[in-house]
Amino acid sequence: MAHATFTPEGQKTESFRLLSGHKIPAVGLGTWRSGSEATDAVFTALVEGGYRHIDTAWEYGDQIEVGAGMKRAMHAGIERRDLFVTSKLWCTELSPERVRPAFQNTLQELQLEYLDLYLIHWPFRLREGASKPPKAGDVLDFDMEGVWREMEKLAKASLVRNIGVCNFTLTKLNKLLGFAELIPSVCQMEMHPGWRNDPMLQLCKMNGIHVTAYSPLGSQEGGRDLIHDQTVDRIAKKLNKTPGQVLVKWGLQRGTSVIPKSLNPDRIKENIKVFDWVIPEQDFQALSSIPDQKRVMDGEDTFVNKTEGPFRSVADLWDHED
Ligand code: NDP
Ligand code: 1BO
Repeated sequence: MAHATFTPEGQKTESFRLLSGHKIPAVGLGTWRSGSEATDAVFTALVEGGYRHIDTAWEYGDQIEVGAGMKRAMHAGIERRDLFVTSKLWCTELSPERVRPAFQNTLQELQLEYLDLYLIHWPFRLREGASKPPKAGDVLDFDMEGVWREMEKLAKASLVRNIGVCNFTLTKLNKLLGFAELIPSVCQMEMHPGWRNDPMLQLCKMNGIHVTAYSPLGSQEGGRDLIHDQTVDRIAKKLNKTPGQVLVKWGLQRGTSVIPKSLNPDRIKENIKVFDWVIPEQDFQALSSIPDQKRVMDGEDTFVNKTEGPFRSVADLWDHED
């Protein structure tokens, strides 16, 4: 259930309560492929848009710019304690001894003393310098338990307030739940009306794990153009909202936090104006019935080698669950 509050500027906002007791703001700014423009986008989001949640990752190569944007916002009066900052552990660092150094590097790049959430970015370990697609030997064994223990140590040392995972399957999440001392607070997954992934949402809900929906607008280059989807467009016109707002609101009404990315100041501000209206049930059901369910972020380019395994197909990556 989302909880409503107001920012100091008087803007209504919502958050979800995590297993840890911390709150995650319902809408965050995504920063993948934001590059040098991330600083301005983060500043605009925090100071003009009323965002308090920023999603980044070492792999995005923009943590220094994201950190600079947050620093500028803090100089403008935003308090660190009001921010929820997420970053992610990349696949080359998925061995126990590499977790803490990778995390410390992320803190340094972001100019922060702690993170609110640290996530395993993908559950596949890559050799440093791995090619895309991977060559033989580029995909290594992943010691999930050993890595999770190190994530737990970061949380127990209060260096990070919450730990979690991304891009897991039912199989992998059940495996992790079998040995975890700290249950993941958050599971970050691709979710939008073109890829609802109901089974994963259900499993997370059953275990009290909050889901953050990534690529909520269908993602960027090579993604799915949900902004121009007929159903989305019809409902947006009917509700006098934009397609982007309808897609964000759909995610919120499913109980997920949502992290749309934008570099455009108007769209950044538009995407968070989603708290004082609802999508009526009939329209929500229409959005939840869009056909041709398909992942955009299937991991093929990064993890599949069709001849040399261990993952020879997209189905292998997703444990043949789709
Ligand atoms: P999104 O689904 O957020 O879509 C972003 C695209 O939509 C951009 O091209 C953006 O262009 C455009 N856009 C933004 N707002 C609007 C709007 N109101 N109307 C029309 N177009 C709009 O894509 P992402 O894949 O970036 O996902 C969001 C975030 O999720 C990422 O940035 C990242 O932080 C996270 N993520 C996490 C993953 C993981 O593995 N854990 C994987 C993928 C994403 P413009 O900038 O010009 O506005
Ligand atoms: C490979 C990185 C995808 C965006 O999180």
